[in-house]
Amino acid sequence: MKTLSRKLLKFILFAFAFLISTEILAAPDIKIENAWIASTEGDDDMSVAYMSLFSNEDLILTSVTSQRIKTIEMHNTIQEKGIIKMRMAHEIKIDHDKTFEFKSGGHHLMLMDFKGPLKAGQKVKLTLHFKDKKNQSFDKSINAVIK
Ligand SMILES: [Cu+2]
Repeated sequence: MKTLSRKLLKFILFAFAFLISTEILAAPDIKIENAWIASTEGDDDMSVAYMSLFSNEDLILTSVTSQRIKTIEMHNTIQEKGIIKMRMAHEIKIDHDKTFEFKSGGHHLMLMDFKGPLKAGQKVKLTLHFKDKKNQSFDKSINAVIK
């Protein structure tokens, strides 16, 4: 009887520790939708990607990478003295419960240094790198459709 209860206690402690650890490691709930890339022709080695992001907690998007695309920069479009310019963003704040959009005329992803055309209908895997308030980093990969 005594050994049984000790085993039971061990099990309860283990289950409890497991619950705590999954709570701490739980990744935020991020939804990435409508991810797409503009198709290219011939030797073009520049394109743009758009998508919308939604997170249940505040996050910082630190970079986007892909095996297919050598360089991906996060850009913002700004107007300065009537001239439209693109600025590189080193990180982008994603506010919780608010849709953030990479869209034409606003924030966008600039795709550079890739080989061969990005053909309509194909998909490119993009990995988004985030960090949260506690400075913990994590990734989320998606397939962007070339249009
Ligand atoms: Cu740009």
